[in-house]
Amino acid sequence: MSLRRAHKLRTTAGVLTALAVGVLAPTAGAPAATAAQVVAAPDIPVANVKAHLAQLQSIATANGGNRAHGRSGYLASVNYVKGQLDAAGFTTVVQQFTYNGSTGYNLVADWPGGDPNQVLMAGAHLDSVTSGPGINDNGSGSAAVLETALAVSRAGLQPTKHLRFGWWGAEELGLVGSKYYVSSLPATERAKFSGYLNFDMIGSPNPGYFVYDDDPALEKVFKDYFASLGVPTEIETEGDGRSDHASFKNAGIPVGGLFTGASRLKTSAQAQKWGGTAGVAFDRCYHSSCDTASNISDTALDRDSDALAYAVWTLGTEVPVPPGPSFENTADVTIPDNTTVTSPVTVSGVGGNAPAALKASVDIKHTWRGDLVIDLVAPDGSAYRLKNSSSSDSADNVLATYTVDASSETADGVWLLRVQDVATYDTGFIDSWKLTF
Ligand code: DTR
Ligand code: ZN
Ligand code: ZN
Ligand code: CA
Repeated sequence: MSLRRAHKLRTTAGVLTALAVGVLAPTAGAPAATAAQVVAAPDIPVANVKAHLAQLQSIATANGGNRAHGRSGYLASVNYVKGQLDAAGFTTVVQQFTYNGSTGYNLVADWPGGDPNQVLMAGAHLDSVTSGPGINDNGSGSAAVLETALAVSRAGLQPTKHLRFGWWGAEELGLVGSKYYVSSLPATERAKFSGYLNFDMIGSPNPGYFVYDDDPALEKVFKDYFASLGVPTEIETEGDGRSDHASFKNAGIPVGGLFTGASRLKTSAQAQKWGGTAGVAFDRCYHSSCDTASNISDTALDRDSDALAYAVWTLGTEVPVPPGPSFENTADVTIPDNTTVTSPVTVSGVGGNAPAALKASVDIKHTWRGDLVIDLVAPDGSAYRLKNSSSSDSADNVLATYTVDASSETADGVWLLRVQDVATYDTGFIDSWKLTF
């Protein structure tokens, strides 16, 4: 499915009909029919985001200096965010779970309306470590997601997708809250997600501008926004599996997000393009008591909050292009150790070339997916790398949808999924795979 903005204004008998997002009241003298106008994403006032951070700081100060899982400061943080959302017209749910003998809480807020079969979610973990108030990690992401949700309410946005916002518990203990949320979703509900956007540390005092590269379409939305600011970005490489987006990605949901850096040191090249100090950590107070309300770059927080809103408005209001024809092979193909196997799909009746956003959905059962290298092979033998091996990725199974620019390939013919097991021990099988044009 290609992401494109389909704000088409058509005139029929002098009436403007909008497919676009919000609709403004006709201006004086305009035709009586609704005057449609694309409503761009609003600027998120960084002062509002910082006001939420001040609240979270006060909460930590009043509750032993932190907002960690199982501590009073965390539940107080949940209640603060929930109160803001309830007052703004959201439908909120507090989901409880138990970890390390303590009760944890996820907060999920739904904005009424939009296609229930196309859920776009933005989230952030709300817990801190025990050593400090966790204002950058991750008050920053929590406050930006909150203020974006409040901006949706202020705008009375009527998105095409169903907007959902989440604040996760116990991320610092191993993505516990988000894993619990995703695993509690029935498969039918998981299938409705068009994407999950994660924001964990987006106000680092010596900031970098990193964009998650897990899903090309979601990555592009953020890169487009920063390009409009003239701010260069880099691919986020520190975090694979290290924040809540991993819980969604492991369930086959497209993910994206932003990050301004943690304990790694800013290089001279990065300082050249972003400013700040080379040889110093992006956040010197990472997981420390000094991660307080003064441990924030207002510029980074402002830019990432505005990018968050831009992504929610852009992705949330686009008119999804219905998927083209799909072709599937459900035959199981065993993947023995240190062996290469292929599974064919014969495409016919499509004609012309394949699209620039050809979707390859893969379902492989395997006991150590880091063993696997996966390629899509076009009818002419051209190979497109979908997944590389990784000695550290010991998780089970590959359930993912990859987007491939196959526009130089003829669509009709025999396509192959080629799977190489490149490490000893652990085997599996291709359960099924599908091409969607
Ligand atoms: N694990 C996060 C901090 C973190 C480290 N690398 C990344 C990359 C992307 C997002 C977050 C992070 C935490 O301590 O909460
Ligand atoms: Zn974090
Ligand atoms: Zn952390
Ligand atoms: Ca193996």
